[in-house]
Amino acid sequence: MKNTPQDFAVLGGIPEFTDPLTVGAPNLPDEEELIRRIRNVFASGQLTNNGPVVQEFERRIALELEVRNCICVCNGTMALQVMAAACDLKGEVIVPSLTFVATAHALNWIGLTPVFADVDPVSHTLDPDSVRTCISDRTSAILGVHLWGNPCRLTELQTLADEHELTLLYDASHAFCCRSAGVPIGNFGDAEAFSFHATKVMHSIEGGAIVTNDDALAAKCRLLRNFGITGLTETDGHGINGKLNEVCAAAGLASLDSIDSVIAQNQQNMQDYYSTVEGIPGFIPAINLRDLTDRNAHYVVMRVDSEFGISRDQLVSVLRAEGVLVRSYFAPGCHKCEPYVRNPVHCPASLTVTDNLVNSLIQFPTGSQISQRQIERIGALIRDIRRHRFELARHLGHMGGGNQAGAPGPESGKAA
Ligand code: T4K
Repeated sequence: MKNTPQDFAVLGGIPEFTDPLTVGAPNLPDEEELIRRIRNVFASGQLTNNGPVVQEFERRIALELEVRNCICVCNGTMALQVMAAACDLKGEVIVPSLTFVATAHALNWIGLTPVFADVDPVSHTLDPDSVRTCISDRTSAILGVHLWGNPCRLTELQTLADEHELTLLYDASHAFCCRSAGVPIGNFGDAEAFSFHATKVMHSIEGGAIVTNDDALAAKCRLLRNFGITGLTETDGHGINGKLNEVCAAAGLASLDSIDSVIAQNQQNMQDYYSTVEGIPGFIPAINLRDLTDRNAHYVVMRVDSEFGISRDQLVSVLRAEGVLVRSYFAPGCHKCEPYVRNPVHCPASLTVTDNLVNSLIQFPTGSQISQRQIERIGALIRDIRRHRFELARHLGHMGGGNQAGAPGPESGKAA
């Protein structure tokens, strides 16, 4: 318990956690199983280029997501790029600004113009009304992001896409094993892209996939990910090296083996967090527990509003100093990041909700690294912070506003 402001590590006290808890700590698969799978890869002599392990990984993902086609690639960014290229997108693509910058960068890198629309304040996913205001004769697609595993407003976006004859794609990087009305994410729009980065709920260390029920689109993605090669020497148009290798696919299979228990643990953690912080003024869980069974609960997201008494950034500083390495994803929003901030073409709409959320959201450590007791200690810490909010705000103000980069403690150099 922190009895005085000086007991807080940010002001020189002893950190609550000497072994820091991180957002994004990988869920490690069973080590023996992983080693066995990797040994088999080496014994086979096939290390990459659409080998049997990648093919098995693709089959297992397609089965899990109840989708016709899965095409694995080397990361989630590549999945977005191959998916966009396979759809022959041109000009502008409407995306949320409240997302990891890779969503926008993936498009920008292949010559498309990301145009940022606002999100709805409950699901944090694209607001169809805002999307509508961004559509122009240069628009070729809408790319929604199922942020924190919350499904986008699927029916409304589909209607909008149909009305304007636009391609509809999704960045499903956060939504592996999430469902909407019983249907797994992966089955919506023309195609969806996943990231299997080490920090994701199911991971292949690095990796990603495009999933689609459109067989022709799937065939095109397969071609594009392998240089567009159609025969021994022939190519059919352009392509890139987007392949996933066999060792990463083996890690992915081992991770997939434990997905049910990882998600069950995440869901329990989410409930534990919600109980422990219940009733703290200005500290509000951002994901609706009603939908928990349809969510992977991989991101524990809270909203800090003015009633809490210190700012979100100050809270991040205090908690990180205590060894709770919370994040402020996805501040400041893509529209405020280089290179987009310089060019108004990316930002025709008002992004009021996004601007509010990027200043108030905070993500907490979860996954198999954390216990119920540790979550309770984090809850108690937040109550202590709230109790000492005036003194902390005063001290942090004197220290230069208490922005996150200024906080002592592990990883203190990282801004978010
Ligand atoms: N679309 C969306 C919506 C995404 O969220 C992402 C990726 C993408 C597209 C692109 O997919 P990829 O091309 O990455 O497959 C991390 C991840 O690198 C990134 O994959 C992820 N989103 C993003 C949300 O988070 P950073 O810059 O926050 O990573 P970093 O190095 O700060 O790591 C996060 C935390 O995890 C740290 O606290 C340390 C911990 N960690 C990380 C790694 C890699 C570990 O404990 N062990 C590890 O091996 O981006």
